[in-house]
Amino acid sequence: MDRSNKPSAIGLGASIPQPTVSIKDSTVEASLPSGESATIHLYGATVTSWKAHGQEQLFLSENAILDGSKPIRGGIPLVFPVFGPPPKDHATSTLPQHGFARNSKWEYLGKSSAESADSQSDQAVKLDFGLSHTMLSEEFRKAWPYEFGLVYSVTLTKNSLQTQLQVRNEGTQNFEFQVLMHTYLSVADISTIRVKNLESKTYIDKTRNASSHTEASPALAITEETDRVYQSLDPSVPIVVSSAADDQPLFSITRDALTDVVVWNPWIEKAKGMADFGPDEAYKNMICVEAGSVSGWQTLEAGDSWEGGQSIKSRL
Ligand code: TA6
Repeated sequence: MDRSNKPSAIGLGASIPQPTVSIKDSTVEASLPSGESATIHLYGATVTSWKAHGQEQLFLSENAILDGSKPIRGGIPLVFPVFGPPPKDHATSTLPQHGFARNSKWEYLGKSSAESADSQSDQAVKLDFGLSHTMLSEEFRKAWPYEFGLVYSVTLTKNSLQTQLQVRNEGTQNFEFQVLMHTYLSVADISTIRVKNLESKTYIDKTRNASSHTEASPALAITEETDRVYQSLDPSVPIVVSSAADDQPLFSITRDALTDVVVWNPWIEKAKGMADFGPDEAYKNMICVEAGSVSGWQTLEAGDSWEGGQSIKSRL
């Protein structure tokens, strides 16, 4: 065959823009050709930015400490192996509030193929981060002497941000854990949003001595300090943050194996009381909707593993 006239094969793969991943200091940033991006600090494997539709979707305090000296105030801090102040009579009792995952240095394990349904196209990138017992500080290892491995995956797609945690028990003793993804969502004005699909659900109200209540509202307005643990929700039913004016969904959060959802806003006084929360008025620009398994304890037997996660869609 005379190949002189045959057009040279065009490396199609080379012509289609690809997702990019860059590592700078202690952060990893992923970007999609369509403009979405995510930034993850190795400290706590904390997602500190998720940009979509041309704007930042997560709240990050202007006073957030990013040097590893304390958990990052904003983005998606990871809570493990205990949620809240640890119980006195428990293996986690001497850990700090919300455990050690969010205030330990993780390692970047690399980019892997994205598996979720809407990430089949190239318009998706999955970043993996690891933390194991050998990487913990002496203080944390003494406080919680179990052999474990965590792999935290952050998947950026054109339409969503997904965070998934795998917990492995690499030792010979069973251990109990709680887990929660402490997501700070950015909103223009807290008075203009509602939180939906909580109606008739049981919640523990931490602003009322952890008393138990049933949610009466189909669209929860945030008008004061709010700190509620909604329990035993169907993880496939999205929690929706919507605009009060036109009921347009701003965020939709579905979960996998995480049946509790915490709704938190510190409001005026608590916001002022947190040195790393700024500016004071910023309580108006955030709502925490936190997917977790925190009402009881997951028991992980020696050699077993557990997985759970969330998928957040924005401006649907
Ligand atoms: O998720 C809600 C909550 O447990 C609140 O009670 C409040 O303590 C918030 O977490 C922030 O906790 P932190 O330890 O990050 O200041």
